[in-house]
Amino acid sequence: MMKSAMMKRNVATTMKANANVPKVSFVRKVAQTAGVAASTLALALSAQAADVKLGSDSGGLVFEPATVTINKGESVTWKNNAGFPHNIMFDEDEIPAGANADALSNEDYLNAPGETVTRKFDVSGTYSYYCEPHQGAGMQGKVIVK
Ligand code: CU1
Repeated sequence: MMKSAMMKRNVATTMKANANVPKVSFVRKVAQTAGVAASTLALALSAQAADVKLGSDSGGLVFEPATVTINKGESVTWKNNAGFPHNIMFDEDEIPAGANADALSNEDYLNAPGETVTRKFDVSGTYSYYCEPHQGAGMQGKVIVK
């Protein structure tokens, strides 16, 4: 409400005051205002972490979803769901340079239903990870950090 009122006033002021100024500056003003609104929205959305289940509801030995995409600085929360024990293992050569595989990994087995692990991703790139007990069964996942 306040934002759109402000935007209107901005546009009105710009149009009135800058009758002689080329159109470009008006366009830029609008673009700037819209840019502020967009970045505010992105900030609000960054509070939402991606959620990944450890084991599908039907008991499958998978991460679900197997691939999540987040923005830099966001977190992923894994939740123990079925077929445990599970763990979450990142290898140094399967993550971007500068990211810390040891800090991201959760080597301890998750044994309790509903147990969660949350990790924040501060380096852009693609991270592959796996569950140690079920690696042979193909339990692996991917985190893509934009
Ligand atoms: Cu597992």
